[in-house]
This record gives sequence, structure tokens and C-alpha cells, in this order.
Amino acid sequence: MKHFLSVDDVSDPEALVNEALAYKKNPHRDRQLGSGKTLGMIFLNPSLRTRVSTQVAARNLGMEVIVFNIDKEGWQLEFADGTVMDGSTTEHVKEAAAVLGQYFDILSIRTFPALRNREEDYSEHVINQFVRYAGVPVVSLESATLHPLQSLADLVTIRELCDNGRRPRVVLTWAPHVRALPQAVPNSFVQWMNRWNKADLVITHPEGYELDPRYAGNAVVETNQDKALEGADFVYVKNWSSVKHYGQILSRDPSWMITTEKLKVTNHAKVMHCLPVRRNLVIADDVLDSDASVVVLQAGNRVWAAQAVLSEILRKL
Ligand code: SN0
Repeated sequence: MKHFLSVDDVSDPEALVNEALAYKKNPHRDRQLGSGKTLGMIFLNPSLRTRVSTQVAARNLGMEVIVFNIDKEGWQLEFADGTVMDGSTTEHVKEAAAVLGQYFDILSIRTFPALRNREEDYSEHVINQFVRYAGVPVVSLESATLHPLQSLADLVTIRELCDNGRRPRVVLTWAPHVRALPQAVPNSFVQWMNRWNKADLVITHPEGYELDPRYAGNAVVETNQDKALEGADFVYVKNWSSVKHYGQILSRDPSWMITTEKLKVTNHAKVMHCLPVRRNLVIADDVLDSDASVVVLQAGNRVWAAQAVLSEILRKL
């Protein structure tokens, strides 16, 4: 693996899941692998789990880590080609990425979509310019359209909780939110699930929230949430904004919130969410405070997912 931007950079997702679970059992077995190597973590947006879990993972591998909240502490970056930079942007990504590449062995970056222009966001023009100009491996810490470290941790969590050889029924459900959120988490989750092919996936959302077919593939969509939830072993809850009416909120229907009542038709489903989750808007307290919720276990697995990915890249440096 050179870069880690999507599941397409992974030759065998199941092997990576097993690698992550092996690190969970023995976090320090590769302490020498990253010795003398530095990971740069560049944030253009907020982060809790991604930042800290990746930092812990890198340290478990013996790496040094430098975190740079470039949106707050750096110069304002320009990403467009050929711009006359007489406005608010101070430094072009061509120099910024190239310079950061001089300092780090692996560069990781978080860059959310602006949600204004679908073509621009879906072209991944920000992270792709870091790939182009940094000259070192780039790891996505969530880009405009994908969040592969999250998805790998999601697969690890499903594997860990469903290790009986049976194909689980996994339902990805849209839930209401007050802000327009990216499609990165659901896009990436369905893309990984399709490639992994160890579970039966059903996606449920109100009309108008269809995910981009390049990620959703042939995944089953059921617009009746109650019907979709029937017999589910896992319910992955997430809000996203519309792709079709790009970046818009088309529904605020509170009946899509996940409650204990709604879960009655499932097969004692475990409830997943990437976090942060807004209580009693997306998922009700009674679910988050019950044994059905595995959100903390899932967040814990972010360390092992990041460690598996970093170790693969370190081995190829
Ligand atoms: C981000 C998202 O992609 O949905 C990050 C998730 C890992 N989530 C948010 O921005 C939540 C913001 C909010 O106001 O609740």
C-alpha cells in the first residue's frame, strides 16, 4: 500500500481487518517498524477520534507524530490553479504540500467537503493535490467523499461481534440532523462493505438521499425504514445531506431517529455510529445508554484500524 485514500488502495480488506485485530491483541509487537519515522497529521477540520486514535496507533509503531491544525495555525491555503492570489489566500497547496512532504515520512490529512459544488467535492481536488505535491504517502483522515479509516474500524467491529461464520444483516440508516453533513462516512462504509462482501447490506433513507452509485454499487435500498430494520444484526446510523440536491437538507422527519422501540423488529441489533452523535436527534438516549450501543467499542477500534494501515505503508517505505 502506498497511499490510503479509499478501499481501492487495499488489496485484501479481510486481511487488513485481521491485521487490525492482531494489533488489538498485541499493540506493541511492531514497535521497531516506525522507529525514526515521522507521521504528519494535518487538519483542516475538527477531530477527536481520528486525531487521537491515529496518534496512538503511530506511537504503538514507534513513530513520532506532529499534529498541525493548519486551518487555525497555518496560512490560508489556495487550491485553485492559476489564481491571482491578491485575496485572502496566502499560500498555494503546491508549495505547502511539497514543503510538508519534506518533513514527514507519511502525511495524513483531514479535509471536509464545502458541500456547495458536487463536481468539485467529488473530484477530491484538495486531498488529490496533497497526493500530487507532497511526494510521500498520504493517508486520508476523512476527505470530501470518503472516510476509509472509519470504515476499516467499522468492519473490524462487525467482524469482532459476529465471529460465528454467519453473514450478518447490516442496515445503514439515514437519521435526521440539524446541519448539512458530508456523505463521506456512508459512501465509504458502503464501498468497503461491497468490497468486503461478508455481510448483507441494506441502505435505508428518505427519498432524495440516494448515495452516489459509484460507491453504493448494487447495494439494496429500502426506503421504508421499519421494513429495512427487520431482522437486522447491525444498525449503522448516520445522517448525510443530499447528493442529488447537493448539500441540502431535504428531510428533518424525527420519526427516522433510532429508538429502542424501532429496534424491536431487529435481531437484537447492535447499533453503530461513527461519532460524534447528537443525542435524541440522531439516536435516542435509551439506545445509546443500553447494551445495544457499540459506539465506544467501534471508536476504540479506530486505533487498530489506523495501526494496520500505517504498518502496511511503513513496510513499503
Ligand atoms: C462529520 C461527518 O462527516 O458527518 C465527521 C464524522 C466523523 N460529522 C460532523 O461534522 C458532525 C457535526 C455536527 O454538528 O454534529
